[in-house]
Parts: sequence; structure tokens; C-alpha cells
Amino acid sequence: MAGSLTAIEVAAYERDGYFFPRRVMAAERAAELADRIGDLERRFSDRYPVAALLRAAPSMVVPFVDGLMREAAIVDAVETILGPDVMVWATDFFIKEAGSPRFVSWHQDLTYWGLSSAEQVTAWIAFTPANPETGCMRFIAGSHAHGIVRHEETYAPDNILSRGQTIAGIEDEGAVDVVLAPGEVSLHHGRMFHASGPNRSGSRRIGLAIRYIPPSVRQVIGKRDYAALVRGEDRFGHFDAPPRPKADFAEDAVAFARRALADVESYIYEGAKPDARRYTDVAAGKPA
Ligand SMILES: O=C(O)CCC(=O)C(=O)O
Repeated sequence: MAGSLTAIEVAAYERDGYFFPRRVMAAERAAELADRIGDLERRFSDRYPVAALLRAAPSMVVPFVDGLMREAAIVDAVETILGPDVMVWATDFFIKEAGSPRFVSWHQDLTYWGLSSAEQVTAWIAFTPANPETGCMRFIAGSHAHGIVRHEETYAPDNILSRGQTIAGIEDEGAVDVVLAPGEVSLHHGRMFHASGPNRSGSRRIGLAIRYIPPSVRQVIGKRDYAALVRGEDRFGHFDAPPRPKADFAEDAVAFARRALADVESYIYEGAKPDARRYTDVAAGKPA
């Protein structure tokens, strides 16, 4: 398949826990999608908690995100790692405004997700330049070989992560900057130690994280969880399929996303301080 990783690229992913860069769309299209995000914010923010929905469940409410997570250029690459059956468990936009101090502390994605297996790959697509100035991700090569390590819950105000969860003692000097041009993607393993710094540039940094799993994975903490089959077959039935959105922020799609996020919140924030619950306002229908 056109987008598959080569054997050498798969070996690099297995050794390092990440692979980048890979072009999945033209720079012009990425710029156009970045503009569409701004357009959605302008059109719908008076009615809906747009920032929170883009952060927590964009593929449930925006058709172009639902389409993008199914595109062969991305799924072919993921299939080489996860196998022929591929689901999307979640999508999240990470948007850092120009000059924003907001950052992401060192963490492992799978820490709080309640998934039964470490077979999970994130594809992070750059809609705008991702580099040290704009606050690109940073990876520690080979760190996916650890189990889930202890995370301290700091609740630091500028930390984009809801609990401010942090792996202590990571030496930044050893980290790899995940520099991506618009339209390029990075792939990372669910146990990868990763972080990102503030956006010191004069423009917005926009990335879309797509969380892929094979259908054999189960939710082991929550009662109900959601994932969309994007390739092959689901022979397990562990997840409910979210309906595909037909129009931007359509009322029924927003209502479904709110219900799904309330279900997810019931387990993902177990033990967290109440104000860490980033889905609460979405579920309750308050503006973000
Ligand atoms: O976009 C960022 O700065 C961080 C993204 C991240 O932590 C992730 O995709 O897992």
C-alpha cells in the first residue's frame, strides 16, 4: 500500500517508539484546514463549547476530521504497525495560541486511558509548523520500552494536560524535537515519554492527534467506550461506534459527543480533582 512504512521504518519505530516525518498531505491543504478551524471557532462559539469539543472529540462533530482519520495516507502507515484491523479511539486538537505559555509536561499517553494493551499509536498531524519555537512535541527515544511509570499530578495552570501529570526527572537535553512542516505527521507509541513547550512564535500552532488501536484492545476501567473502525474488521465488539458527523457541529452530533464524553469522563478522571475534568463543561452544555 502506498502509505505503508518500509521494514526499515518499522524497525526504527519499534526501536525508538516513534517515526517521523512523513508527508500525508500537501502544505497548502494543511494551511486550508488550519483556516477551517478558525472558521469553525467563529461560526459556532456562540452556540457550543467549540474549543472543548475540538480538544476532546473533533471527529464526532466535524466531518473533515472524521474523513482525515480514515485517509489511506495515514491509515496505511498505522496498519504496518498495528495490523490489518484499525480503529480510532479518540481524536484531539492541540492548539497553542501565538505567544502562549501553555505547555505539555512529560507524560505517557496510556496512563489514564483504561486500555487493556499498549498496542496504541498516535498519528499527530501538523496543520501549521511544529518546531522548538512554536512548541513542538519532544520525545525520549526508546522510552516506550518502560512500563507506565509514576506520574505526579501537579495541576500546573499552564499545563494543557488536565491533571498536569508529570514524569519527574526527565533530562531535556536527551530529547528529540519532533519538527514537522504543515502536512507532515509523526507516529508515537502509547508509552512514549513526550512533552511540548510554550509557543514563543507569533502564530498559532495547530496539531491533530489521532489515537489508533486494534479492535482487540478493551476498555478495562470504564463501562462504556467508543471507537470507530477505519480499516479491516472488528471481530471483538469491545467498543460502541460513534455516528459519523454529517455537517459541522450539527445539533445531533454535538448531543452525541456530549453524552459520549460524559461516559468517558466517568472513568478517565477517576481520582482527579473536580476542576481537572475537562469534559464536564462539554457534557453539561456550558461554554468552554
Ligand atoms: O501537541 C502537543 O503539544 C502535545 C501532544 C500530545 O501530548 C499527544 O499527542 O499525545
